Amino acid sequence: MSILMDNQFKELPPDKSVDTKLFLDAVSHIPAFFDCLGSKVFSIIKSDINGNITKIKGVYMKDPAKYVTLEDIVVSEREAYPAEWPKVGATLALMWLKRGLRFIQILLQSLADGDRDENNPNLIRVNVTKAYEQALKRYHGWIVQKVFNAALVAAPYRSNFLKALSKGEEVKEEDCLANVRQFLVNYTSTVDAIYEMYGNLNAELDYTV
Ligand code: CIS
Repeated sequence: MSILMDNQFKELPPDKSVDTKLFLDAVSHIPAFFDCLGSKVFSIIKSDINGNITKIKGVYMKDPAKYVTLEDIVVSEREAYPAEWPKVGATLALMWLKRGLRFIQILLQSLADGDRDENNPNLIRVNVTKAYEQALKRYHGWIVQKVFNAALVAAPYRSNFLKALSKGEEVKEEDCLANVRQFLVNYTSTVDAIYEMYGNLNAELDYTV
């Protein structure tokens, strides 16, 4: 059994629109995973991601028929808040959430690709650092980068991380990585589609926190 296999993202339709409800159902399983990682430092990240999901869900629940896709929400907020947009509402929450999702994508892809520190093969710091540099670092000032350094030190061992993805069961590494690769297919297309939508709508911001 695998957490990832239980919570696979759905395949996107040809127009690459992301169904809001299906997306919210899929990402709602992510925050609980942080509790398996075994350090309090992850609660900061969990709460940030939880906040993003709650905000998007709050907008969606106001009118599910109007907000069928994530793009419906972003476009509607562009019309409703022309002065503040895109630094407002669910548009802002999704802007940050997608960065966290990209981080997870690159981390899992790096593990699946076999990136390793040959001197410390049971650490995932090279994989975590790669994900951080590509997905998040440019949006972080030095204080938040320090939080990252603390999270890096607290990162679980590779074997424990793969075990957590396998719901605590001892599973052969190759089987676990096969699940990771399978999970990444629809997950990656969904994250790519959200990035593409933000690019097309000129909704991306590059301020640092
Ligand atoms: C395993 C080791 C992991 C190490 C992780 C290191 C990550 C980097 C740590 C950075 C610390 C971030 C602390 C928070 C910083 C926030 O200030 C920043 C900006 O926040 C935004 C809010 O979100 O600020 C805005 C205002 O400017 C708004 O307030 C916004 O909120 S709003 O709009 O909603 O009100 N936030 C960030 O920088 C985002 C940080 C995201 C970090 C993601 C890290 C993910 C780590 C994942 C590790 C585990 C991998 C799990 C793998 C698989 C998961 C399986 C899950 C199972 C379910 C699968 C189904 C999908």
